[in-house]
Amino acid sequence: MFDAFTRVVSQADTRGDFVTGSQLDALRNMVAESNKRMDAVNRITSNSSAIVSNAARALFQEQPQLIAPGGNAYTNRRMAACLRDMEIILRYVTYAIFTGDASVLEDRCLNGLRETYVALGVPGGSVAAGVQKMKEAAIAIANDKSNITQGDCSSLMSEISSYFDRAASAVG
Ligand code: PEB
Repeated sequence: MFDAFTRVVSQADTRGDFVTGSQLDALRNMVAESNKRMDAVNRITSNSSAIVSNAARALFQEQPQLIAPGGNAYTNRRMAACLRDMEIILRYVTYAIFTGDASVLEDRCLNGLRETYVALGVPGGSVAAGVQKMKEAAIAIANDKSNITQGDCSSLMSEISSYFDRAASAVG
């Protein structure tokens, strides 16, 4: 499992080489910009239940067969499992944002998830649609310009999007 720093070191070690100047520059820049990262994680984390429940509500509105008798989210037990899954995925995405690396998300959440869903009969495409809805909500909250120091967060936002996209494509 890596973060942005250990990944660079591990790759250099594999090459038997020093960490390059441009890699150091990129890491230095990441540290210089880290308040943005922490604010984004904080905002997404503090709004996680709203992000999950709004995304789930929108998903079930678009795909009502999921909550109809015979649907995969039908019965309170399955509905609870579904909301819990979305919450787990969102939580691992925040870990990836925090560390600046997708490996914690990949190794501890997405690895084998598609197979688990196939075995359970959970429709992966629907989970992916739910993840995309969480992405939109999370970006809107993290990128909100009000009540925060102004700055350019475009590259951080595309990095955040990429973690959600990874999660969606791992199951969809
Ligand atoms: C993954 N999800 C479910 C199970 C597991 C996971 C292991 C089986 C055990 C259980 O029911 O609790 N667990 C979850 C996860 C990690 C983990 C992500 C990562 C570390 O450890 N059903 C739908 C929606 C979707 C959904 C599309 C978006 O119709 C999810 C929510 N997941 C869903 C449902 C179940 C489930 C289990 C309904 C229960 C399925 C069943 O028991 O029939």
